[in-house]
Amino acid sequence: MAILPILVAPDPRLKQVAAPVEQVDDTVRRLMDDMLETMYAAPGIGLAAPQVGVLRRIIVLDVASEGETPQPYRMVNPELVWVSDEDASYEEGCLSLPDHYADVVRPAAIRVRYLDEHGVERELAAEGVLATCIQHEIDHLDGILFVDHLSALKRNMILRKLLKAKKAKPGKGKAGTPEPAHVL
Ligand code: GNR
Ligand code: NI
Repeated sequence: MAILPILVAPDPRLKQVAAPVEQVDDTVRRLMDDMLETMYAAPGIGLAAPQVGVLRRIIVLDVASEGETPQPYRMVNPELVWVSDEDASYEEGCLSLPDHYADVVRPAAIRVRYLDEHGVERELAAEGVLATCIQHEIDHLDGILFVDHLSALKRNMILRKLLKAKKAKPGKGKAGTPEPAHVL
């Protein structure tokens, strides 16, 4: 197991559309284990492969509270097969937009179809924070960040601050960008 470096916006890799996984093999399973370890260490409730520089349709999540039994999900090629007409607003954060939070409106309930870590097709119905998190992670697979759901004013305010922070950090320019630990 390994903790992987998480990309922070602005980074062109966070805006790419990730490619579907063809085979759920040991490499994919190992990546999902490393992503879960990275997510728990952050700490976060979800993580998408593009956030660790891997442009594949893989997400992990666990919305169980501290002290509760962990409930990790590993999802390959996740797809929303139903969303509710009803919307819900939730204050979101993102490990790729550190220290920024904003209310995002999304469908309140969903059904997601995905392959589990054994390559078996599954469907899950979700509402509340789990529904929010699954939608947030699938957005990452399509190069979408939560700020893309906000007004241009709020989005640019956050992105400008992150760019400024990046420029101020020595050795974290283009040359210092961490390389992905996995190549699929
Ligand atoms: O840790 C995270 N918390 C969170 C809170 C509200 C809505 C979505 C999230 S996901 C985020 C981790 C992350 O960036 N996943 O991509
Ligand atoms: Ni995120």
